[in-house]
Amino acid sequence: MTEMEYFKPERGQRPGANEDPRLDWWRAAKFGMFIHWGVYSIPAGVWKGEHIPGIGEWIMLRAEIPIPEYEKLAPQFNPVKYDAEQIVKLAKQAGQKYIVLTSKHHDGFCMFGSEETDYNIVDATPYGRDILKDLADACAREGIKLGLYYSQTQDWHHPDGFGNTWDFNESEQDFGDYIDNYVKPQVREILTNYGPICLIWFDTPRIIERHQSQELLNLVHSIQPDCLVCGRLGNKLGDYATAQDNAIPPDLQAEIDWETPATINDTWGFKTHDHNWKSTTQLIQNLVDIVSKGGNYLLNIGPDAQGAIPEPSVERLQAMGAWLDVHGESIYGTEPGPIQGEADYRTTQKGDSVYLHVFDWPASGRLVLPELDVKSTTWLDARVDAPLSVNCAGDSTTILGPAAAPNEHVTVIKLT
Ligand code: JFZ
Repeated sequence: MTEMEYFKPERGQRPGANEDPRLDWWRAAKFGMFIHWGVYSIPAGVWKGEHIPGIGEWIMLRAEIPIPEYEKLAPQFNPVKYDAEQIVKLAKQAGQKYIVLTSKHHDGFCMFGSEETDYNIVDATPYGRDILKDLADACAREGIKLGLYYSQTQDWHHPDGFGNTWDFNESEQDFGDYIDNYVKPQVREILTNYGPICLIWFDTPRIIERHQSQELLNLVHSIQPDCLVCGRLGNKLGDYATAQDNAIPPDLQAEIDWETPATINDTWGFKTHDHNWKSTTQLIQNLVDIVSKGGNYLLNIGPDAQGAIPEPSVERLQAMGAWLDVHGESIYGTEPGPIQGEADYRTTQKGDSVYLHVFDWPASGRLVLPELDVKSTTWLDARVDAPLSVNCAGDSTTILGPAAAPNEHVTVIKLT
């Protein structure tokens, strides 16, 4: 899959090629919460009365907003509804085992108290609190791992960062100086001041050179050896591969560790007018699909300018958590199952149990699978009391259940 190739690190292989125990927790976790939050949540997709197309956190580039104008957002940023504890509890309720917050996105605004620039939430806003510190403390209290997104190449505010062609002339920029004297000190800050960081999510490695990627990887591991680094560090370095946004590989990716970063609507950063929320069923089927192919699902929330989480996100995450409360055994700590490539169901496995996830329940109640040596079948949801039987004959295995789907989202049958 090309985009997987794009971010596929040389390492990050499955056991055998690279039995890196540092990824064991990540492989078992399967499901994380992405948080895209910054001053872009103030315009929220609208600039001078015009709806700006595209993802909300890119509004500065899409509208080519000059730095002096965009900087005026910071003194307006006062997210009094931000509640780190509530966010972490939502992640736990949803069944998300780790959180990844945007510490600095492409617009260059730092959502943490940095000594390298005053262009940060502590020094440049009336709010004046280090929201990353509050989140790190809440994660520690609630036992959830914390990771950080950091845009190491694109920085539309810094004179030597990449991507701002409307305020700067690239030929006059010194990207090497940006990496050495701004990025490296900030990476050191976020890995020193906020406790254990489970992963750094670098992004869009547009012009970064191999030695620069390597130096950043070495820096991360010199400060926190167990901190994972995603494949968007660039130059095929990093611990695991990252697919294109919202992209799910069409087939099993057995030889690498990989994830799909995804949105619940169509934007990462909050947009007032983006109401295209995926259904809970679609989100659960995406999770199952990804896990059945060996990946992790990093699903995003975009808090608004007040720090509140859009209610449609909350509802869907809580519904995903309710499904996982009953069916989590078929997701967490599993490996891809023996049956792959079927349209209406997916399989995962753990020990001698295979979990059959049925997406589109047949009205006949009859599921014909390729040959499997099945000793017994049970509904994973013990509340289901519908009839269930299995018949292994020749080269197929037939499961017979009720006409109506036992679960409104995804029905799971445990085969032993
Ligand atoms: C990047 C960011 O630009 C975006 O704002 C968001 O943070 C997302 C999670 O990551 O977007 C990308 C990066 C790479 C691809 C697509 C979108 N890609 O490789 O196709």
